[in-house]
Amino acid sequence: MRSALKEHKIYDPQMECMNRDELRELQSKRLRETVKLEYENVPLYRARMDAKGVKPEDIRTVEDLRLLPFSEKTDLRDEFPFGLFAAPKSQIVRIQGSSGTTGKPIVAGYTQNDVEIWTEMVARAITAAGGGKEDIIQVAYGYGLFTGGLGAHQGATKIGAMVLPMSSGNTQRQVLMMKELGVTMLCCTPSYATFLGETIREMGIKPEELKLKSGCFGAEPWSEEMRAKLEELLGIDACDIYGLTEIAGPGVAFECLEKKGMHVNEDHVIVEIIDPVTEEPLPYGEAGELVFTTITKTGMPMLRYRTHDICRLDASECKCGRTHVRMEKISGRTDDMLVISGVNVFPSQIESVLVGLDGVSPHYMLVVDRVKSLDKLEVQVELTEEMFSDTVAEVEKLRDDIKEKIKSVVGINTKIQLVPPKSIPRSEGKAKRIIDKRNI
Ligand code: DLL
Repeated sequence: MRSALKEHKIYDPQMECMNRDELRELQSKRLRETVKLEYENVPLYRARMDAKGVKPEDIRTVEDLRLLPFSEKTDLRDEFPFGLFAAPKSQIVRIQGSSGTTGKPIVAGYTQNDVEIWTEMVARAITAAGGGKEDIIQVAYGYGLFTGGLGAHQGATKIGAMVLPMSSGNTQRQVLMMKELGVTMLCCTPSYATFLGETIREMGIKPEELKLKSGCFGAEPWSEEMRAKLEELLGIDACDIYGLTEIAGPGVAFECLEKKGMHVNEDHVIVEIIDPVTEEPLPYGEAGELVFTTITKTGMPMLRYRTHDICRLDASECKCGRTHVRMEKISGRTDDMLVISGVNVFPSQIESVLVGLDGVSPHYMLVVDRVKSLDKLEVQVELTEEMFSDTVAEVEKLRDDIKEKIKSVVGINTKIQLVPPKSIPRSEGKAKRIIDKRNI
């Protein structure tokens, strides 16, 4: 079930619907300024450009981008905390950060200009998902160093909506506030939105009793099947929103109500797709690693930042009228791709099988192990209450079904472990879906 939002609202039509030739011009101009800023203020970029024999004057247009060196998360770790800042500390007004999955934190510094740009990117995203000043927006992303909470908060405030800064957690209270205040939009991770949806049902509240109409969900990969599930659970339009701390936070790209990919805010960033192995840029339409160059940030601008996120770009026209290129849903990360006996497996492929099935909940866990030198993948699938109380024959049929479907999508044999309802831990932020017991 979905609300019938149809009208395409655009926050900044001049920028978001700009003719592409003009956009290219604007990008080139902004790129020149950014490269100069980096070269003059950040020793790491200057050293890398010098090593490649590239001077700021060599970068004239977007086409020259490929002459520039890449940057990576390890650079942020090595230069922690302030080494990549291009502005003096006195001009930095905000620090945000992320711990990532591998321990050492990274931080990003924002000037006043950067906070404003970021705020505007999220304002565009919320507007594209149908938001406006008449809305009551519940922000259930975590507040703090993580960019989700404050990012969504700032964008929602910018459009003049009434903001409910719930942060994550305290799920029953979230539901009560949602109902009592007549919340119309929800911003949180898709996994937490699912959990909220289940809690709403458990509390005996019907989606019709709520005023929710849409949501901006991101910070983790989610499949089309998960979208359908969420829309049905909450009776909303569920739009994807993408971003990362290093580039700004949420809002780097966002879906409009067409839901056919996320418009990249191309007046603020230049997006490329590269082959992760050869590092060569790939044409639109081919899957590869997303790379961003910021062109308006002044605190910590980034040149050719390798995200490790895998997706495709789509330059076809969008019915909403925006001209900015769209990125498809992230299909995985180069680093969360599981290699099981030589076969590449992305959690999103397995999710797309599971979420479309009756009798299972949208919560799952992948457990990888190595037994006698052989990789084994166990997929823990949570049954719904109804299926859990079904006959053994039914449950066994479901297990065989899942195994076969995963085999046909991914190409490998898996062990399917059906687990009781609510036994897989729910997440309030980004879901953790892989346990890799192999020490590799
Ligand atoms: O997750 C920023 C964000 C907050 C985006 C709220 C959207 C909503 P980080 O913690 O730095 O920043 O993590 C960035 O999360 O490289 C992707 O791997 C993943 N990610 C973010 N959004 C999406 C999405 C925030 N919509 C990393 N789909 C990125 C898939 C996403 N993955």
